Amino acid sequence: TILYEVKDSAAWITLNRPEKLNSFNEAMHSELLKALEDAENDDGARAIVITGAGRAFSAGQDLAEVDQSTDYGELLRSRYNPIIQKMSGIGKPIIAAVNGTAAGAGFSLALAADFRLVSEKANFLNAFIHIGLVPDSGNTYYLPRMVGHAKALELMVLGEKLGAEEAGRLGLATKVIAEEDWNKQISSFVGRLASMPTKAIALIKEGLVQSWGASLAEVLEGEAHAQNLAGHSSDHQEGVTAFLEKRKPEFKGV
Ligand code: LHQ
Repeated sequence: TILYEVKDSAAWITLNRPEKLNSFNEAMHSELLKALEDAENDDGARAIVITGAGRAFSAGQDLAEVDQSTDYGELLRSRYNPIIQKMSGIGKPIIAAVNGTAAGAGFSLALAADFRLVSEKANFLNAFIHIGLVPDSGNTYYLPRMVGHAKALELMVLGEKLGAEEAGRLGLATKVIAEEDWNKQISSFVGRLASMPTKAIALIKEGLVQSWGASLAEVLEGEAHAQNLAGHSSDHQEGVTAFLEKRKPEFKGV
């Protein structure tokens, strides 16, 4: 249900149940978590891409796999939440290459990535309300932080499709990509991130999450701590040396 490949210094994870619009069943939950762990632990992967096979990114939970006897809370705690937590904790940039519809928990998965490269044919749909459910898998955390409370509530309650262009205007999409440019633009963006100072990116991810709910004094202390760590990285040395030598830095991610 998941394809996994490391190439060009990045881990490429493909949700692979195209006939079911890459909706999540139990195997896909556990294989996705495993793929994320593999990518986290592989020094050869300095960026992680998540995309979907076929015409969708992901339609969220496979609704044929749940029924009235399913404990939805437990399903979330045991299967979705560990994926969302893992994505936040991985010290490498995660790029959702949103090739098509991202609905329900598929939308949440895209939100939990650090960047969203969005095909012009793609759209986002908080589908939960249409089946009498509430947004889950971090949707309620990330969406208002990205688009503001009013827009988040509108998307959650009205459940209307959000097109790629509007996602771009709202800042949800890092880039909106034309179909003919898809592969080239994704590879080039991923390549760019994989050649950046990965340790600093890890510290930025961590610091941003911690800043929510922290005081100014706590944030200032967090920055000082993180800067000291970044300041002892080889990539920082290389960055300064390259600057003084007026050349492009070659970062190694250490
Ligand atoms: C599907 C699905 C699907 C199964 C398309 N499941 N088959 C957490 C905890 C506990 C419980 C519940 O959920 C959660 C988290 C969640 O994610 S809840 C939200 C679940 N997702 C949805 O409600 C979205 C349902 N899907 C749709 O609204 C549409 O399929 C979208 C808008 C995604 C795409 O529409 P179309 O492009 O018109 O495609 P389609 O509807 O014709 O779908 C194609 C096939 O995929 C079709 O099967 P078929 O055998 O007729 O070809 C669908 O039944 C199947 N499919 N989503 N989530």
